[in-house]
Amino acid sequence: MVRRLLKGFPPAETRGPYTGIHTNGDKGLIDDGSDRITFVDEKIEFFHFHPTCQAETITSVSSSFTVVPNMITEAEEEMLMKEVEPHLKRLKYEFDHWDDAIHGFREIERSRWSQQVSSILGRIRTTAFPDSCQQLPQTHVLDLAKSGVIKPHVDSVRFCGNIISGLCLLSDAVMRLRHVELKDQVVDVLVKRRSLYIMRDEARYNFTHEILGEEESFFCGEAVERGRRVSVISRNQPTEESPVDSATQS
Ligand SMILES: O=C(O)CCC(=O)C(=O)O
Repeated sequence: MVRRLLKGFPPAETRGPYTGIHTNGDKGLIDDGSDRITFVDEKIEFFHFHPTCQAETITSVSSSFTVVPNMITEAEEEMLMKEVEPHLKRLKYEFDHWDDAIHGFREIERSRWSQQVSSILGRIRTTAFPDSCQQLPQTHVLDLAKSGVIKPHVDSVRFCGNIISGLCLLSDAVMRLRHVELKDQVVDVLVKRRSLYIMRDEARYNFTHEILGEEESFFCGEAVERGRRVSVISRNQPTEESPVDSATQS
């Protein structure tokens, strides 16, 4: 699944306009009167813009990448793990292919959940996706061993639309974003245990993302202890406006 999702990257001119969830730059929750509650994060706390970053990078990443700390409680994390663990445990971590985008992982996809977990996932989906958006029915659960890494990649535009959300379980981690053309434009994002990240539009298409290995896990110079990490990832369907994956077009 993950390997299918990681291939391909569209040229800039084929990418659609920005259509993500907008934030107003303040901290806190925005209640717009609908069922959706938009969390506006304290960006400064989760983003480390490397000194070479241009103002454009700061604006672009700040407006298209959101971190919601403590999206779930410890009890909810336990509930989620209890539900996925038996399925993950049947699989072995894959370590052998060093050139693959991901090393030291096992993964499942699920669309059927207990009522309690469905309600947690529903909350996540309401936070991450606009009502109008067609979500992929399957939730992707990616279990990264303590020594596992996810190398820089852009998720395939063929299988996934403009929004990717990830709920982080069991361990803090550092996600690194790097502009696909301007390689010195690097932003580290602290994705803490039980937080939700939402990556959309510019962050999703114009930057590679990776999860740093345990030896490289530093945020603003401070070591971030990386253990086994499980992410629960939701995505939306590509639409007609989605960029075309020229690399996989026949
Ligand atoms: O584990 C994560 O949060 C990131 C997963 C990822 O990079 C992917 O599925 O493309």
